[in-house]
Amino acid sequence: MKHRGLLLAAALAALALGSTALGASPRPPAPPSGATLALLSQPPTRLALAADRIYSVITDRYANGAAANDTAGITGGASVTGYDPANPGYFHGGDLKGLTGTCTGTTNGLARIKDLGFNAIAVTPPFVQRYVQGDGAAYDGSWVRDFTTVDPHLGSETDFGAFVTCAHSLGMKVILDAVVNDTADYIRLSGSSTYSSEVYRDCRGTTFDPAKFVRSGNFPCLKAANMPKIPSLFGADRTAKKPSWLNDVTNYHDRGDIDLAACDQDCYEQGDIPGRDDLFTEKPAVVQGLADVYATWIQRFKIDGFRVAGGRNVNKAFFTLWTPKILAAAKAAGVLNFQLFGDVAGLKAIDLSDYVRARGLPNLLDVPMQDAFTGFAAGRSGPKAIATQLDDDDYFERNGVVATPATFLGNADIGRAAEQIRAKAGASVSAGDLLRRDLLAHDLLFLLRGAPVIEYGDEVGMMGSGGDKAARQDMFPTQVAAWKTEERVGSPPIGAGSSFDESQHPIAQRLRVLGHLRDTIPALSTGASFVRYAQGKVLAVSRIDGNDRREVLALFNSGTTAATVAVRTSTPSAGWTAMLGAGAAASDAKGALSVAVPALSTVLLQANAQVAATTPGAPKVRIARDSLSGFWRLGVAGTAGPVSVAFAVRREHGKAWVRVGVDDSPPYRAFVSPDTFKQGERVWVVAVARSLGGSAAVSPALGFKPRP
Ligand SMILES: [Ca+2]
Ligand SMILES: [Ca+2]
Ligand SMILES: [Ca+2]
Repeated sequence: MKHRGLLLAAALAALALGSTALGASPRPPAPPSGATLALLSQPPTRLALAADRIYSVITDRYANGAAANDTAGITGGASVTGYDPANPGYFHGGDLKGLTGTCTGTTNGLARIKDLGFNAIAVTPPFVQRYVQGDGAAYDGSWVRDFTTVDPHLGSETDFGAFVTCAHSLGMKVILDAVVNDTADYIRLSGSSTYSSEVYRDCRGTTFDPAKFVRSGNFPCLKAANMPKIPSLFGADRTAKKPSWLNDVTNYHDRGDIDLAACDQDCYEQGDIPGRDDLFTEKPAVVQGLADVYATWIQRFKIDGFRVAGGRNVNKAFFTLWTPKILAAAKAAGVLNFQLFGDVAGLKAIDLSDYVRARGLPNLLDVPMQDAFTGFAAGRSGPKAIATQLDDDDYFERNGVVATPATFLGNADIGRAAEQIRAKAGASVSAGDLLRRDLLAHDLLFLLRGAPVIEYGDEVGMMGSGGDKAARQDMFPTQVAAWKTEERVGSPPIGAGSSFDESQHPIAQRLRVLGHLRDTIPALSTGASFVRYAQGKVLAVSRIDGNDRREVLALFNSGTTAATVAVRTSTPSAGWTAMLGAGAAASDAKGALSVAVPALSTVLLQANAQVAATTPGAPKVRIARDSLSGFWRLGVAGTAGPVSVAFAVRREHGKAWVRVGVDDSPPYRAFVSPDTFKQGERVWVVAVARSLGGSAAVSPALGFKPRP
């Protein structure tokens, strides 16, 4: 699908090149037709991530396959080796051998994860760490010292290779956490640790703005004495990092620590996260260095993707320069469909979409939907927040690719799914209701668009008492006293037991069912979304895949009483079979059907007939200013779905129609930045509706001035 998108983009670019100067015409041009229309009307594509179901694991906390590496091959106490299995902030002994397991039996290792319904695994950074800093250890991979090889606590390169080979043999993708913003903390800075906004000076003392040199072949020369704070390395620290360019102190921002109480964008980008050295990511040599080390991991091990943290902490241009190098390396290594998604904090789709539209990250973790899913499942908020997030996907469409973010309910940073739901449901929620709400949340995650990411241990009811260290429990028998007795959802505290013995946990059982549904119903991964009902405590969404054209209808009830709702579908006069939950249904000649959804539960129905592929009526274009983004919002009237709608513009002096957006989930929209156009320029817009069967109808051209 991705290749089709690329071919289409190339063909559209060729159309655009055909532009020639014409006089300004007040009369609308003829809408596109024939081969041009067929090309413009192509439906959107989705990234390969859309079909992934990702198990996210802290390697140190999953399984201990080799006691010999627990102390990283060195002797000494926890303050030297970082190993203290009774302390939540230290290494606990888990390793790559344990994570891989036997690769056959489903009681442990990767085969167990596959049996739970996952087809991808994401692991914490496996790179060599500075084992101990302050009163903590680098068990989660955050303090990288050597990007070129595997941390000895986790095993050897051979172990890493065996892990990837096993995953691939099971049909599972491997996604690595990539660290691009910083390294472990070795550099001492002069003066206080407080952030300095001192202007940058080159080696001759001339001031400069680094942002102006991100694409330059001659980045200003730097010297330590002229950095905002004077950086120093002492003794063995001078050569502690690998590759060796990381030991050059002018490859760091050297401004001191981010002050979270008072931090502007420059401070977020150029300050040190406490305990790290912040890389000078404006420097082309740093971008290249970071591209080279990660390219090597792709080449050597054929890993399938990166999850990238700290999107907000690097300069605006960084990913626009780094990502293409990574994708090129993946292509050269023969890794098809390499996936890359960023973890950017923030709740507003508009702000987040800038990372996809302008900042070079192909995809993101869906933070706003996490809030909407857990709020709805907890009974705290209604279904409209979810519907709004689905609508907001339109802000993320780019080059014919519609949004399929990585979705989640909780994680080891913000807190686990069950903890997030309980926090929103309130302390009075009963154990039984909490389990039902947790299952409902997982249903949302798997039946709605996006690639579900589940934190290891959620499947056995781990809840935790908050984020970070309170959410990083051991799967193996734990030596952390508080974790033995803490509450779980759907099962009693684990005590001295092993979470691997909880294979029949109700959440694990549900994940198997949901994974199977994703495997067998393509629309759940790659289908468009149609919000059919979003009122009170009930959400109903149809999913329709353009290829198999079979509608499924997912209904979620977060209320404590049963609800019967009437919805209108795109499949009239059909029988519907329950794929999850109970109850058959039949739609009338207009596609309407009535469904009973029990309290705190989900019903998934599949139509027994295909969606008709009738020729769409000609749409009408609607153009309005989007008050939230400042973009122009292109929309349509008079179009009944399911269709996809593409929007194309013809510029005042252009001869060709150029596609600017495509959407297959109503409302059918595209957002266009006025910055694309000249002051006072008149632009013509058409909308092209395409049925699932491929027939297209075009609107009359509508003129407007994007920058009047
Ligand atoms: Ca070990
Ligand atoms: Ca930074
Ligand atoms: Ca839409």
